[in-house]
Amino acid sequence: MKTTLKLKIILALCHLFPFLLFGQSAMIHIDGRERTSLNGLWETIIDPFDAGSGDWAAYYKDRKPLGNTDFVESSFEGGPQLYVPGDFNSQLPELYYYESSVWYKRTFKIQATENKRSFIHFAAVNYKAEVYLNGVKIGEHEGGFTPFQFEVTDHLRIGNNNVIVKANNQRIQDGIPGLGFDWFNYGGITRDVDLIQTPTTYIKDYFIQLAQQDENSIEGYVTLDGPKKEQAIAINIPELNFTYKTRTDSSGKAKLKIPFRKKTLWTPAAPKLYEVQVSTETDHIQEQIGFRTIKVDGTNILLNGKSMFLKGINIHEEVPQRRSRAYSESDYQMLLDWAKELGCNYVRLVHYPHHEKMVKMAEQMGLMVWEELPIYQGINFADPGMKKKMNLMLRELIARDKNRAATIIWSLSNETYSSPARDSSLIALYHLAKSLDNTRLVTSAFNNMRFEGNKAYIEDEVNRVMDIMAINQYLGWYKTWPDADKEVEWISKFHKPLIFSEFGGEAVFGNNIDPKRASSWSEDYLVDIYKRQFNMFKNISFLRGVTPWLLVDFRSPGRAHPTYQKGWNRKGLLSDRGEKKKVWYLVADYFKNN
Ligand code: GCB
Repeated sequence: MKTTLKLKIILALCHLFPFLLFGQSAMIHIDGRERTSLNGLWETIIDPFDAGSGDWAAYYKDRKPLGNTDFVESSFEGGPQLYVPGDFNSQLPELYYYESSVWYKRTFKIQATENKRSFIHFAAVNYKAEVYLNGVKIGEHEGGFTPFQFEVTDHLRIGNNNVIVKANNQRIQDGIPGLGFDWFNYGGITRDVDLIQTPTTYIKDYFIQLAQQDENSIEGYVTLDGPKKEQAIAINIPELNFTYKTRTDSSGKAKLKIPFRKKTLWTPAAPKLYEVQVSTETDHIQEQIGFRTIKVDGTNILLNGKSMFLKGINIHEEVPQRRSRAYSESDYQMLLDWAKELGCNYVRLVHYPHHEKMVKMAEQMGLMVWEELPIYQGINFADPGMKKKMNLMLRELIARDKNRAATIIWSLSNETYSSPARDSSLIALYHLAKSLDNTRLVTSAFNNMRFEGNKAYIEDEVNRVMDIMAINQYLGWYKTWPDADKEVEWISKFHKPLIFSEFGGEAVFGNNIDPKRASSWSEDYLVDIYKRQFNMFKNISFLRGVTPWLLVDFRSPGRAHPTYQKGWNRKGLLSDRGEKKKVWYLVADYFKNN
């Protein structure tokens, strides 16, 4: 059967059975594409009882009363308008703690689109999305922090079209994350929406990074999507006068193994990026890409062959001053500027994939990045559907950011506890990550060390598989110091580098009430915790990085102390208004001197 015919049959089937479009993976680097932004004000219907999907309400049909006896009990017109991208919680007072569905509608115009394919691309919707175009369901997606797209070539009309999205942020037991997590559950179309047009056969994906075992070659692939799978392709890096030519095979794929000698490597001190152009007979795309190697050797982490110490800070994707999700370049700039000012060479973007723009900006600024999946604490690994969801999220994240030199670590999970299902899931995920991308390190953050007197033992067997051991420890806060005079000694079963991915405690900016008591949330109490932590670090020979918890106070509804917390986790080095607590200066000093 001819490929074009096959494509037509698939599209026709998708029309009849829209579920076939579930899980359609997104093209990469949409900044390099011809696109029309669908950001802006969308009309909405707030649907607390989740009624709009039913046949009677059918909000997706956007029905209007026809005759004198007809009526419709809903309407987008006249309803609240919400800004996209942006969470809905921060936009209307009645949505402050809202966890349910909001329906969004937006119309847009289309000119003739011959010889083009069209896609609606969502950078993220938290947590579940159903998407309808002109009254027809074109697909759905689960997972609040990764991109997805639907091909709409055959659904678009010349002239006006309307896209309706149901965004639901209800926490669910079998979700990722699950029911409980320590951050605010911002819902809605939280990231950009674009209508993207491509040639009939387009460059859907490419992986262009240095081979980790041989920094003098690029390894990777280019993947085409569309009927003309076999094509001549070229990769050019004009600044280096570099050209490489090859062909894609009958599946649309070209594997790359290219000698690549003269170049400047990406480092935090000099974050060199090159314009890399990928051209085929039918398409062209270009992107700024950097080149580096990252490896583990015994207890060392080597960037471009040199051992380094990771000086980082944990960051949530939130703008505390506005009490909302971060969604714009200026939001990301503010957060990353703070990290730079603190003296960081890396950032841990917790506890879910942040916007790819933030990762790109970190890369330009010379910050290495730890990216993380929302496999957080109470995940039910034994749930039969979990494996599929975890795999999909990992695939979506790696697909999106695998060309980022700055991203050196994929973190699979945070604070999970050993069980046969947990262990086998994380080990399988590790191998999946490595099979998709062998150009970065993989880890999982654990907090299950065993204390015996003033000794802390790292024993979680999953560490045997991970490249780096990552430990969250709250000595001085959740766990009192075992001994007043002796520092805790860390003992590991595994000969691997250790990162303290979290440590810290709470304090309210400007509060110096009773520095001897944790329960007073005083700044000096927190300073003492950090002083002891830094003292303890000196004696850990395999410590290769530290990441205080965290940059800035963040919203967490479970933090209910009426005087000091008021729904905020107060472990920031900065207050929710961006004021520097005393501990900020201590950390800045530590980073300067280590
Ligand atoms: C942790 C979690 C983090 C919490 C933090 C805390 O161990 O990884 O998500 O916010 O502790 O403040 O308790």
